Amino acid sequence: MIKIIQHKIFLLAFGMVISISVHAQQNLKLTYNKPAENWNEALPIGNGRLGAMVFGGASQEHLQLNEETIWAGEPGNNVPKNTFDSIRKIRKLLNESKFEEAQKLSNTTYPRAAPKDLNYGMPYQTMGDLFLDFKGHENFKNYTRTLDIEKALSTVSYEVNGVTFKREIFSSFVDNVIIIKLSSSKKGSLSFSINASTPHLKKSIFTEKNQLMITGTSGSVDNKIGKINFKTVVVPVLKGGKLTSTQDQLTISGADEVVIYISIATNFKKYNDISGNPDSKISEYLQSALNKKYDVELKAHIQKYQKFFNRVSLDLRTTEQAKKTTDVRIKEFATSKDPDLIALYFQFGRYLLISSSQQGTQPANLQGIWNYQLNPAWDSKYTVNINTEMNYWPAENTNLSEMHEPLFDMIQDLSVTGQESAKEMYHARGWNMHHNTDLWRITGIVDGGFYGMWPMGGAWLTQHLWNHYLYTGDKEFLEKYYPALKGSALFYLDVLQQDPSKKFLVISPSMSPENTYMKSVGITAGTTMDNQLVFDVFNNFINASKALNEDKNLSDEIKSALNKLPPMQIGQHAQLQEWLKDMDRTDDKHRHISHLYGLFPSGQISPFRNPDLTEAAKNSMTYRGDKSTGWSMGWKVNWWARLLDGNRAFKLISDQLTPAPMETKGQSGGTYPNLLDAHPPFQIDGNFGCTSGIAEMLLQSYDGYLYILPALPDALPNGNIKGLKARGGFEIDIEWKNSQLTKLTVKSTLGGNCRIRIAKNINLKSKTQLKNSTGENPNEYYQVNSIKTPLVSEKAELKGFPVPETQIFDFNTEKGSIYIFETK
Ligand code: FUC
Repeated sequence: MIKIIQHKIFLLAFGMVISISVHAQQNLKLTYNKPAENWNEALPIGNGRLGAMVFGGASQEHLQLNEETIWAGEPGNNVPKNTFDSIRKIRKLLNESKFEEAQKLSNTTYPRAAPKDLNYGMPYQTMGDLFLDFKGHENFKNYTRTLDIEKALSTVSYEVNGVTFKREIFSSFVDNVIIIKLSSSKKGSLSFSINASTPHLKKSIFTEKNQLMITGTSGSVDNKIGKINFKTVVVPVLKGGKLTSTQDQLTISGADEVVIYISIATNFKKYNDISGNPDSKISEYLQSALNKKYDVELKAHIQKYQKFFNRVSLDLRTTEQAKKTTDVRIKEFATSKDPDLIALYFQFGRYLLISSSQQGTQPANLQGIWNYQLNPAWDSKYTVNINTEMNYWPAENTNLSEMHEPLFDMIQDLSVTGQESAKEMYHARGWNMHHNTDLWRITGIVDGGFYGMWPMGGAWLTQHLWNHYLYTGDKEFLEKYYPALKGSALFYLDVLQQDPSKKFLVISPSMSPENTYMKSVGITAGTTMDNQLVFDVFNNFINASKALNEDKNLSDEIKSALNKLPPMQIGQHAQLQEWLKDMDRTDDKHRHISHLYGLFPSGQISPFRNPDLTEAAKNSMTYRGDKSTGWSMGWKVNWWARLLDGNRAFKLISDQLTPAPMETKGQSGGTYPNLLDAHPPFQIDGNFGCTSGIAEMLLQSYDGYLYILPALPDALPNGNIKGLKARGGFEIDIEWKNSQLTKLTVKSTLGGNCRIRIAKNINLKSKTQLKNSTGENPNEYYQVNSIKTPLVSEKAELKGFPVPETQIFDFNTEKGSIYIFETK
């Protein structure tokens, strides 16, 4: 039973039903009036495991197909042996300020290309392609192609000689197969052939009992032999007409309707076990789908998808632009500021997460699950010095907590494989990893001693465990993953080194991801990001051990190390310092701004508690500039939201919604016609980062309170969002008009004190008692870990951060109750 408590001047009629299910106001479709000419125009469908890019050609339908476990290689880690002495020497060189020598030793110890007996991670690989060829459909009219992200369904429709042809394509959330339904307005008019291809070297394509089969084995790379065996079965089911087959092609003639089922499976079971049987998996998936009527299957698919998708709605108002095709809307965004395209982009991000990361699947990689190559950019693996984490930023706050689980499973695996790198490379307890991993959960150095010398991957990934706990309050979850949190804390406790100048405890060697402070030199000790990461790892452990009443002694030991970490520093240019020494350049435009990890996703910098640090962070952002790679701009939306500058966040969204260049390289990101993010090339993190940023503009929950509309841009004066999640298990609906909050609904799923911050000028009155906020928020999910007072350079000219005027109040919540606030 849900109790509704209303706080407002004009009470709603008692007993009025408050609908907490959301209803979409916008048209949640990507639409096009011509077939895709290239991959960046094709539309992604996926069920977490099986992905396809749908091209929608009239005379030729093309589905590029993926199965998430088709990766090159075989089980095994990539930890270099006998390099501990070099690590010690590098530390010594860094202590002696011999930076170039330290970098040189790192580069020779860990060469840029993988040594013969090692590997730098395996590429995620495409399965191949399916083609449906329709003779005589070259001249078509009235063409439309859509991706309905409210139903997770792609459609194609066109007319040839007065006959309308339709296709519906989806990757079933219910039965783990991809399904294409073909129909037409005239009986007996469906005639086409079905062919397939795959770029894999070891492959075979053949027909058997009126089914098309593709088998193959994944590639061999570095020291690993390709051992993923995959199989794809294509099964057409006809209403009317005839099905014939040749050696490698199926032909359908004169059918009224055809439903094609595509089942793909591999021998992959777990990162260290490839004893699975693709055949039995394939028939299991197929049987279940073939036993259902198509309509029943589609309905169940939509229902399962909507269970997640419908939890959040966003209405930013619709303009005439919404009538145009999606590619045109992107092209015209700079001038139209089409608010509904932002809402569509936000929901598309949620669609992509649901479609690429389901319970029991692999986490979303650099391209989610959509990749047409054998050797995609950066292997389409998991880069964890930003990209993988960014993929999961929208998981909790956009109410898709279950989609986060594949990442937790991967962290669990890494907390085992990472013990080898911790022990062998650093002689340390616990576990760690560097800046990349793959299907096989490698934890060693990747790409050599410049890019790879960053032992912090585990530190960042484990933040996701703690955050999930803060959002859900799930103690069982915390217990399950406590060993991973503890193992990470143990590793950093063991590797911390005393910095010779100020005697702080620092990580050495490491780097501020991918950036340099001298030509080609990035290796160093005590970067700001590392200090912030270790601060979070230690606090998470201390807080978790307290919540679970475990490891009191270790917790005390860690507290004492925590006190010796360096504080954040404001440098000579009034910037947040990236390195322990004040070496930042004001003309540095590097895409990574890692030291702002403390501002977002972490919450160590707050405008209200530390305005100086906030100002310094803002200065760092200003020096770096806006335009960059897709993911970098996605991060910047979140940062400007945390800097409470909605207009600048909106500017970054506009940069992200700039048509992407067709080149596949470079630092100039944007959005492809299919709404996917361009690094370039396509990289899915930018989609997720920007989705998270849009949520962050409307609601923030860190620093001890929920901040409602913290960064609303002038360009979005009216709208509403329903179903966002906040830490402490609160579920939030927000409505605003003329840039002001008009209604706030808080559903409490865990109970506890709710502390709200809103703009000062809003007149919120309440029937029940609101409390003044005094002291720290007693809600356990809103504890703030206090940071050290920052060190400020004498040369830094701080002007003062314009902290907005706000009001803040508390009220008690009961688990399951809803609280409504309205303004006059
Ligand atoms: C990091 C970034 C690159 C790219 C790669 C996958 O190394 O610096 O821009 O996103 O990951």
